[in-house]
Formats: sequence, C-alpha cells, structure tokens
Amino acid sequence: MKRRAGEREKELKKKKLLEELGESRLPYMTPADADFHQLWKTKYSKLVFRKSDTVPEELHQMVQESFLTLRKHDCFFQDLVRIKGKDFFTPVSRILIGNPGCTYKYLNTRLFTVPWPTEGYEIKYCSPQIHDACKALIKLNDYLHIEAVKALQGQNLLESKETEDTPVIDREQNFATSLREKGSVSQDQSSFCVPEDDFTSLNSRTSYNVTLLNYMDPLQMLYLKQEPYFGMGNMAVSWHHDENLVERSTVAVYSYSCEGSPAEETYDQKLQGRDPAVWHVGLKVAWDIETPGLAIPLHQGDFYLMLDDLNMTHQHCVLAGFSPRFSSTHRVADCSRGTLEYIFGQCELALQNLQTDSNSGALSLKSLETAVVKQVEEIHNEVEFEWLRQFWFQGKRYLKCTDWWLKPMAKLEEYWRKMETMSSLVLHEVRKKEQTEEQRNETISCFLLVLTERQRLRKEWTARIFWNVTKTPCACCIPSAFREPTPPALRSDRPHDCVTQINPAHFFLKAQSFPHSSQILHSECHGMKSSVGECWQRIIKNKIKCQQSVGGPLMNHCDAFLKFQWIYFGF
Ligand SMILES: O=C(O)CCC(=O)C(=O)O
Repeated sequence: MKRRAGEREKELKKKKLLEELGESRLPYMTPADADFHQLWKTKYSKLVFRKSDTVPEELHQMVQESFLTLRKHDCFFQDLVRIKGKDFFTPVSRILIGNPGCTYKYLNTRLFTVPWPTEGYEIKYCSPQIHDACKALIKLNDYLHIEAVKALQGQNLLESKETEDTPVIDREQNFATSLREKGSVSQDQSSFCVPEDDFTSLNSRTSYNVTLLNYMDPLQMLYLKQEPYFGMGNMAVSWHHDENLVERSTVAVYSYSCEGSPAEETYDQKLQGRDPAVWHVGLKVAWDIETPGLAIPLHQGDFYLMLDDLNMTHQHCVLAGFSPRFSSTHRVADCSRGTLEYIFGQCELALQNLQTDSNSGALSLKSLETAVVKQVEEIHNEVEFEWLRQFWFQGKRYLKCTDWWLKPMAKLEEYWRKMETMSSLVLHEVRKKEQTEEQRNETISCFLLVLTERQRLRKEWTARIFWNVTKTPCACCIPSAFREPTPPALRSDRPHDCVTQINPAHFFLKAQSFPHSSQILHSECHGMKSSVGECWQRIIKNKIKCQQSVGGPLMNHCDAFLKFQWIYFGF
C-alpha cells in the first residue's frame, strides 16, 4: 500500500516537472562541453568508463561473435512488461544468460536464465554455437568482475574497518592470492588487492550471477520515445534504476554497436547536444533538476561500470544511435526468492502438510492451524504466479537455446497440482463439525485472504494472456496444466502459428476444476466479459486469415467458448 502511494507521489512529481518544463529542457553535457569532465568527477564519480582498447582483442571477438550467433538463432525477445497495471513491449529485445536455475525479475516480468556452462550441471544446448556463445559471455563476466573489483578498490569504496590499518602491499598480496585461489583472475588483471575480510564484501557486490543482453536495431523501430527532460533524443531504454539487485552491487555493461552503416555518416556535426548517430548512456541524479545530466558516447567494445550506490542515487537511460547495438549488462541479481533451489524448498515445505493414508491412499491435511494453512496457500500463489505463469507467459522462447527449464517446470507444476488439492482439502475440513465456530472463522478468514489474492492475480494473468495472444498469438503462454492437447489438425511446428491450440472453452472448463471455486471462475469470466469477443475476433481476423485449413475448427472453438459463457454464467 505504502509503496503504491510512494509511486503515485513520484508520478505526480514527474508530471508536475514535465508541465513546468513545457517546451524548454534541462541542461546536459557531452564530451564536447568544456565542463564535462568536471561534472563527471564531482557528480557522477561512481560511473567508470573504459574504452574498447583496454579490453583484450580476443575477448572482443569472442563476445561479439556470441551476440551475432544469438541474433542469428532468434534468441532475443521483446518482453511484455507490466508498468502501472498496463502491458508494454520493451523496444529492446532481450535474453537472460547466467547461473543455472537463477531468475531475474524486472517490471513484473521474471526472466529465466539460459544457463551458461557451469561445472556440475548438465546443460544440453540446441547447437554447439549457442554453447560457445554462452561460454563467451561467462568469460566476459569473469573479466568484468575483476574490472569492477579493481575499480571499487581504486575508488576506496570498500567499507572495511581493517582497510585503513593494513599496509597496502599486504592487502594486495592477500587479495591476489584469494582471487587466484578462486580461479577467476588472469595475470594482467591481478595487480591489485584487498584483505581477505574485504574479499567477501567485494565478491558479493561484483560476482555477477546473470547478464541481461539487449539488442535493438533502431531502423527497425517505427517509433522510439523521446528523452523528455533534457532533449537527448531517441531512447532505447527509458530512465530507470536497475531493479532486483543486491544492495550496492556493481552493474557492468559491455556495449557493441555495429558501427559503420551508411546512415551514421549523414549526421551534421555542427548540431548541438549529443550525436544522434552514436549510442550513449544517459545519466541524471534522481529527483534533482539542478545538476546537469550526462550523455556518454558508447562506441564498439566500450564498457562502463555503475559502482556502489550509483544505481540508487542516479537514474540511467540508453540513447539510441543509428546502427544496431547489443549490450551485455552484468548484474548481481538478488536471488533470495529467485532460484529454483529456493522455490523447490518452498514447495517441499508446503507439501509437508499433506499426508496419504497408507491403506486407503486418501489424502488429508496434517494441520489446520491458521499459520500453517496461510503459509501453504501463500506458497501456492508464489509457485503459480511467480514461476509457472511467468515462465509459460514467455512461451517457448527458452527452447531456442536449451530445454534446461522444462524438467524443473514440470516438477513445479506437479507440486502446484498437489497444492490445488490441498486448497480443496481446507474447504472440505472447515465444513466438518469438529471445529469450533471460532476456529472455523479464523481458518476461513485467513484462507479467503490468500484466495482473494489468487483470484485477483488469475484474473490479471488471464487478461494478460489474451492481450499477449492477440498481439503475438502463442498458446505456449498457457501453462500446460491449463492446456488441452492440440488436435492433430491444428498442430503447427511454428510456435507463433499455434494460436489455434488455445481452446478457451477447455481453458475455462479446466479453470472450473480448480477445486474451491465457482466463485473464482465466475468473476474471472466476468472480468473477461467485455474483451473476450473482441480478442477472438481480432485473432480470427488478423492472425488466422492465411490459415484456411484451420479456420473452421477455430470458429468452433470460439462458438464453444461463447456458448460456454452463456450457459454457465448467463452472458
Ligand atoms: O544497454 C545499456 O547500456 C544499459 C541497459 C540498461 O540500462 C538495462 O538493460 O537496464
């Protein structure tokens, strides 16, 4: 509640500022301005920039090739993110690569890592080239980790009491040993050090567990938002703080713009402000209109680091140039609730409350204690909305690289099914006479609270799925538990042709078999009332017109769906 109020307040502030600005713009600097370096040093000192010639050529080659491979294999996707209750496609296309089982959540969208090669994990890649691409990115990750450590050390951004007392030379030796023991430092990167104690802090703030890759070709974009405060031009990524990171951790960004296209040469150098042909990272101090903004040009192979709390005190945006550009943004994602290990642990905890009678095989709950029921139902929501729906909403994109996630997702779905049974068992138990009125009321009110949230989220996700389907039709968005087997006549090998696999009637019939609630289903369908017909009409019109052979069955599905609504809900 408080967070929402805070966000509303920020929105109003932003609106007011933009109104006040009118046609005028705040000042910002580029390297062409005399005070650029002074401004950087005083107000943006935690931004570290390195030119491409500081990076080993071999690494450049490997990484740039990996970007091109991933693009060639269509591994980049625009995310359908949710901002203030509305869905938007990001202008940049993305892929998350990182530690196996790790996820990264931004703008209400959980991305699942394509695992990079990791000891102890068996990962089947779709092709040797994709394996090599992921391997190159882990090499870049290691390199940027070391560079971040060096930069933090160089800026004395370590907050250890011992640092002051330890002679510099000792510190250097300790840290060099420590990093080499961990096997991540190369000879030419090892001329820096901190004491062992600092190692933990440094390591936790620079050990990137994921990299979020971005790709955009500005010439393919019909529309790009204009930077609103400074007049910096086209934005590929709007002003933001990076989310879901370990506090004070460094973000490292390697930038690869495919320069040299003819479009770039047309720019008139005499124009004021940043060169629109060149990609830039824009920075501003959050909630401060006194300090000028900064626009730093990014050429092929440059990288930059956002150290310490820079990501909290400042915002950044990405300003588009004319050529296609990739970036690899290495982050220490806060994985406390974002790894497979974590969610499996939660599910196992929930299922401890389910028992099977050894004779009859009947299932029952061990405890009806309010706290236990609440915990189980919350985990139920977590696995459904934070994992299963998030994963399937993004369709089969992960299969472009590897099938790694399919097995754990199937296991989570299995857990979820058992939790559905547990929800119905709660209802069954509270109907029994054994409980006192007071006990029953307590159980019901806590149960209802979580269930109401489940109902709200199911409604929201259903609407999102339909929205998504009408934009990029793909039945893969629906978790397999909610899906019907596709009739052979409707099968398609191309995932985005598979809209016909969605059988809404079955989808909702399945929904009805959620144990506890015609009520949930009722309002879920009511929520869809106004948009359903529209959605399906659009699908039929826009997406299926070329598929004559499946037009008939699809129409039948729609009829069945509408009939279904009519019979069951009277509309
Ligand atoms: O591409 C970049 O330079 C930064 C991208 C970024 O800010 C993001 O992905 O959050």
